[in-house]
Amino acid sequence: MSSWPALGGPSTKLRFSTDLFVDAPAKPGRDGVTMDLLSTLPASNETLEPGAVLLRCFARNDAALIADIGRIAAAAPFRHMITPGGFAMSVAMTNCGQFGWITDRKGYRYSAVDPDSGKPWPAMPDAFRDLAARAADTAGFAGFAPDSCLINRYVAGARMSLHQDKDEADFAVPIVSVSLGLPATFLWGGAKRNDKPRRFRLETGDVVVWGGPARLNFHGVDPVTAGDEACRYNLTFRKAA
Ligand code: MD3
Ligand code: FE
Repeated sequence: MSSWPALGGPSTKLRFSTDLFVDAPAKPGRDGVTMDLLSTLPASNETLEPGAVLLRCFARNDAALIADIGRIAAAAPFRHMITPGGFAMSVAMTNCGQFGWITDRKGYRYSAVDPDSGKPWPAMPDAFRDLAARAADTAGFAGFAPDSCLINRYVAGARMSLHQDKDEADFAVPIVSVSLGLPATFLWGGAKRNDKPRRFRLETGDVVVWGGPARLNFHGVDPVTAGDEACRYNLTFRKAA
């Protein structure tokens, strides 16, 4: 989390259940003491620029969200998709909802079926949909109804280079992103690729709503550093169609 209350007492090492889904044996989740600490942290809202709102600690049920990711990945496994240029992405991806974002040699697009299985993507859990809608509402975008949730998995070293999200039908609809597990440094650029990006840290439970004029800004993620959890997940909620 972004800020810890200045409390004395026994140290409470965070251990997240992200470990469960990266080829690791089961480990215990957070203990009750840590849970209590987290639930006392204040949420905060920060407008990065008009339309882009950072909601720190907005997702308080990160362990439950990560358990949902495990169920989705059992039906539609994480995979390293291939860019149109022929490179495997360092970020592993899967999707849930009516449409999933994919890339291969033919290009970037949304697909109603998982190309690896030919089957529809797993349904979007109600908890995902509700979280995304509440976050958008809090940021001033009422009625957000995502039809797509891309799930990105970053192990240590994985990164995402500066890009725009331009594969959706209507850029007036915001995007909601939820960070889970390991922290990451987010790159927040401008309307042009050459605009110098600002960097800020995203931690587990942080939610960002990207709408308004900021919707087409360039953005990316610096290489993730190894830490107390196995990986970082990012849920990206979009209205694709
Ligand atoms: C800013 N993912 O999957 S989510 C992506 O942390 C992507 O995995 C990053 O960028 C991640 O496309 C960042 C945050 C995000 C998503 C869409 C945006 C930021 C955005 C669209 C416009 C501006
Ligand atoms: Fe993006």
